[in-house]
Amino acid sequence: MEKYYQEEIECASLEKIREIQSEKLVKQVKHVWDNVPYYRKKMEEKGVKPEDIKSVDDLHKLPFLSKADLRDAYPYGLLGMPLKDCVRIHSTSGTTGKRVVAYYTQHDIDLWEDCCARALTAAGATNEDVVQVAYGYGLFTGGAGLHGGSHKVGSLTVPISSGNTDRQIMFAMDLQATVLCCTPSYAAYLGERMKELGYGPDDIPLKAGIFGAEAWSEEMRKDIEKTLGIKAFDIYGLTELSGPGVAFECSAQSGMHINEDHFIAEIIDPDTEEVLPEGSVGELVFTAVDKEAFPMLRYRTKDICKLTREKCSCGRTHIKMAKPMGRSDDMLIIRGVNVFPSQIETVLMNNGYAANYQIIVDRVNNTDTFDVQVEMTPEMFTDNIGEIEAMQRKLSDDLKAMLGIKAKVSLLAPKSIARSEGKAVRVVDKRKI
Ligand code: DLL
Repeated sequence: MEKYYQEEIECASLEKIREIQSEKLVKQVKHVWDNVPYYRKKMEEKGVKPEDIKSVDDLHKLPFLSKADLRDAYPYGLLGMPLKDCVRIHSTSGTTGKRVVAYYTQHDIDLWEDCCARALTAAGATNEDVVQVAYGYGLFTGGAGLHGGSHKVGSLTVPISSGNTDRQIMFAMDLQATVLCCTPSYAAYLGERMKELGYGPDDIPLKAGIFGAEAWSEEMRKDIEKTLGIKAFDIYGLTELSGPGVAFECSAQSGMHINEDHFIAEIIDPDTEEVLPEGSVGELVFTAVDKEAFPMLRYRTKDICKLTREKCSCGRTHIKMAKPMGRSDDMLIIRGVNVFPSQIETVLMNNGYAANYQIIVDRVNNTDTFDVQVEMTPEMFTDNIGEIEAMQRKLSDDLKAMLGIKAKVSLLAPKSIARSEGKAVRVVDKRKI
C-alpha cells in the first residue's frame, strides 16, 4: 500500500492546492517587497505592486529572477531575513561562474527536510529502514537534504557521504542498508565495483535508491536497477530552491511530483519568456512560496522539461515534471544542430554500453568536431580491430539517426574514463576555452 509522509497535502484536491498557493504567494510577495530591495526594484521596473498579486493567476505579472541576478546580488543582495535569523548556508559548485550561496532559516530547513521525507517515504522508506546517504556532505545540498529527510522519517541514517567506494559496499552489507541515496552516476559505479568484488544484487539488502542531481536516462535507470537489485527513484532539486526534494518520484516511476504547496512551477519559452500551456516542453520556472531567508520568485532554472497533471496511480495529486532533458546551458549546438547529452546516453545504453562516456566538441578550421568516447563493457571487450570498427560504425549510425549529425565514435577499454563520486562530467566543450 502506498505510504505518504504528509498525506493530507500530498493528496489534496487541485482546488485546495491552488488555495494554499494563492494564500502563500500573496504573503510571500509582500515579504519580498518589504525585505528584498533588489527584487522590489525589479517589481517597480515592471510596474507591479504587491496588491496586484491576489492569487496564483497573477503570478505571470511578476518579474523573473535568473542566475545573473543571483550573481549581481551576491552575496547578500537577495537575503529576505536578517542574518541573525539564518542558521545555515549551502552553495553550488560554481563551475559556470560565481558560486550561488543560498541561506536558510530554521523554518526553511524544516520545510526542505519535509520535502525530502516525502521523497524517501514515496520510495518506501520507513523507520525500519537503514538509509545510506552517499551524496556529498558539506556545501552541496545532497547530503544534508536527504540526511534531514531520513531523520524525519525515523530511518537509521548512515551519513557516509560520497567516495571511498569499497567502504560504501562494506557498510551497505554490514549495516544492512536498505535505501541508497547518491547521484545516478555514483550508483552505477557502486554497481560496477560490486561486480568486480564478486558481489551480485542478492549480496546486498538494498531495496530502493534515490538518485538525482544530474540528468540520467531511463536506460540508465534499468541498468542500475538490475545491477543493484533495487527500484531506482528520481529526485530533483536545486540549491537556489533549497536542494533535493523540490520534486520526487513515486511508485509509478513516471515523472516527479513537484511539492506544489512549496513550489509553484511554470514552463516558459526560454527565448520569449511566454508562459506555455501544460504539456509543452520549455524552461522550468519556480516560485518558492514559503522560503523566508532566500525567497525565489519566478526563478529561471534553465532546466528543459514538461509538466503534466494526469491522475497518478500513487494517489498523489501534485503536478508531475518529466525527467529534465538537460539544461539549456548544457545543450550543445554542434554544426547548427541542438544536441542534448541525454540523447547520446540513450543511444549508447540501447546498444548495451554502460553510462561511461564523454562527449568532446572542438572547432577545427571553423568546423565543429564531435567526438563520442565510450567504454566497452568488460563483457563486450575485444582487441580485434575489425570488430571494434564494426561496433563504432553501428554506434555512429545510430547517433546519426537520433541527432541528424555524424559523430566520430571511439570505443575505449573498460575503466578508461574517470568515475564520478558526485555529478559526472559528460561534456568537454573545447570551443569555449
Ligand atoms: O543538484 C540538488 C540535488 C541534490 C538534487 C541531490 C537531487 C539530489 P544543484 O547542485 O544546485 O542542486 O544543481 C541543480 O542539477 O538545475 C538540474 O540541472 C540538475 N538536477 C538536479 N536534479 C536532477 C534530476 C542539486 N533529478 C541542477 N534530473 C538542476 C536531472 C537534475 N537534472
